[in-house]
Amino acid sequence: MERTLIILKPDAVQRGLIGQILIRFENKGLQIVGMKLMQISTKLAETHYEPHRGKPFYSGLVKFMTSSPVVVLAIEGRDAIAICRKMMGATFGSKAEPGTIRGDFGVSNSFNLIHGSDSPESAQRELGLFFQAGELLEWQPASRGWVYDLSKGQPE
Ligand code: 3AN
Repeated sequence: MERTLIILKPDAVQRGLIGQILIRFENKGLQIVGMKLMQISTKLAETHYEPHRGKPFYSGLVKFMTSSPVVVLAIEGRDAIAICRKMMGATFGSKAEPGTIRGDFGVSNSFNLIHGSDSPESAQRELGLFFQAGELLEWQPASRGWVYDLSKGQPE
């Protein structure tokens, strides 16, 4: 099982899209193991986007991410990182395929609704930035045995 950090960005929250985006992850069979509404500080946004420091869009991105509340999620599932990235779609709303979150809900290149970790290393780093240890829960969804084939001991 893998965990990934998802952020519903200020545009998603301001546009009232929290529920419509969340339901896609739930419908897919992914499990929410952490969730909160929060205002990101400049320091946290700068640390989170450290790999992009120096790029032309960096300061605008930090300003955007701190401009209004976001919802942060820790999502768990088999191959959760790659699955969430696929569900998000291409970085720019103008290019993202229909059927993806960015493809269905946005047209902007800067306001692209959602962040998702892009590798196991990023996921570990980013989950640690946004969640305290006690905020990530271990729990058994009642549906687990129907979301996954557990007959071989491992989720298939
Ligand atoms: P993704 O979120 O699809 O992984 P990255 O990692 O290439 O995209 O970029 C991180 C974030 O930086 C994007 N989510 C987007 O908000 C912003 N970004 C990337 N490239 C641009 C750009 N050319 N103009 C404005 N914002 C950008």
